[in-house]
Amino acid sequence: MGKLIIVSNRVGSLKDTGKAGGLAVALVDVLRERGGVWFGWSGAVSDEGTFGEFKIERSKQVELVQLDINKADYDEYYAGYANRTLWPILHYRLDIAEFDRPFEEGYRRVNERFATRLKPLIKPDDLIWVHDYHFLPFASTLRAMGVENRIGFFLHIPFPSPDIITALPRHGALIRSMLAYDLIGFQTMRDRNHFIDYLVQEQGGRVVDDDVVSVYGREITVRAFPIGIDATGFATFPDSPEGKRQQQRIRQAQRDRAQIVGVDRIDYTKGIPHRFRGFERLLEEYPENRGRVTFLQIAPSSRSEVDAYADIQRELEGLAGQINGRFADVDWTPIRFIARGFPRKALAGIYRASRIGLVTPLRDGMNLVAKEYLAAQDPENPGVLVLSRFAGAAEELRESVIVNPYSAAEVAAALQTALQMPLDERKSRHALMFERIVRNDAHNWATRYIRALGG
Ligand code: GDG
Repeated sequence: MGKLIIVSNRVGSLKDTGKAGGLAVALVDVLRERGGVWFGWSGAVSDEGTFGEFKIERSKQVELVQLDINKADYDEYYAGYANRTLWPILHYRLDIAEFDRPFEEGYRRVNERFATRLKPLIKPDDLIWVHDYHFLPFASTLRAMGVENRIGFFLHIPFPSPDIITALPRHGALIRSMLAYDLIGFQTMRDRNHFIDYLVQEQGGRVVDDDVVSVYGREITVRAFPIGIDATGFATFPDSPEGKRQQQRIRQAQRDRAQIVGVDRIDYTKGIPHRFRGFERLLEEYPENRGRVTFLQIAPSSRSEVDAYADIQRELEGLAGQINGRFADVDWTPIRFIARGFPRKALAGIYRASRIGLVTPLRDGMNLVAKEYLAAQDPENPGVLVLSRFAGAAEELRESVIVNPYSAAEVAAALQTALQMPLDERKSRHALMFERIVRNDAHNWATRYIRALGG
């Protein structure tokens, strides 16, 4: 059996610092099981990678191999094509995508350089698993260098319908380059179906078997693999010292008030301003909640070099100020907006102490916060998940209260339903969803994908 090679923009960590998400930990686990390499960008910007220097870290059959990228790569590949063009388009945001900037060349260049550096590490039986929108053409670059191994791809973010994808200049060449993969995985059936529709409508593809599409004389498997978290591990975090400390702090400050929690990287896809307006509507239309319910939004900043991201933080500060100004009382602040991150165990305690998890992205590949919120609940007295229909997680978490995140009235009504939900119903909904996220946890997800790739 050959080793497993994982390629992704950022690489996980070999030390369990408690900071890494469950996904990174699960991928290191599967690398340990069969031996492997995790290959990607170091996060640093310098000229060293351009001249072929690696950073290598090794432990127990696993190697992390990381390369720096240079300033032009950062601007064109990472902040440019990946995050200003592909990210918005794949999240249905044609209105803010940047179409005609000279980013594409940098994207192609970094894909090629990374493939060139990886090539000498590949042995004939190795399985190669490439992740996410940073590396759509990676396999085609490897194939051009003569690599014949099985190569799989998994897209962590949504894949929109052909109507939207076709707005991307040169979409034909880009998507055609993806056909060099043997297996292409998506988060949901919706995304998978959009991709197949695209192949059929735009590239002359033909569905030959359930999950197999024949296109340009190749047969590739296209399937949904909804991603999971380490649900049983996360479920123990609220009872860790850090988790308990946060629960205590919240209970002391809140007394018997119900807390609603939102946790997101600041990103325009997460629908955070819409969520603030939904909470405001709750206070307007169901005044019995004034003084009794608070909303805590945790939102560490991300990608602040892209204008669209810096703007949201200011918008949220303004909105929180307005809503608090309008409704607050001497002993009650309706919204607490915290623009920084917390350690994972602290987050788990915060989830446990919150009556409602409010997860309302406008579009999301999966959304792991929804699953973490469920995993952190006390099964004997669980809170309620209010979830956007546009999160990939809504395909699996059907017993949550599903909402249209664009409608403040609908979000307010869903919050009211969740606040009034009787214990029995909360327990039965939670039990069904918890069982499902344990069964399809991160480790299982990775194992199923690797098996489908031929491992
Ligand atoms: C992409 C896709 C897909 C957030 N705040 C803090 C913190 N977080 C952690 C959460 C969660 C992770 O970040 C966010 O994951 P999401 O899935 O919600 O969203 P993206 O970052 O956009 O991830 C998404 C995912 O890939 C996996 O395939 O589900 O759809 O967009 O784990 O807990 N972690 C800590 N402190 C924080 O303040 N420690």
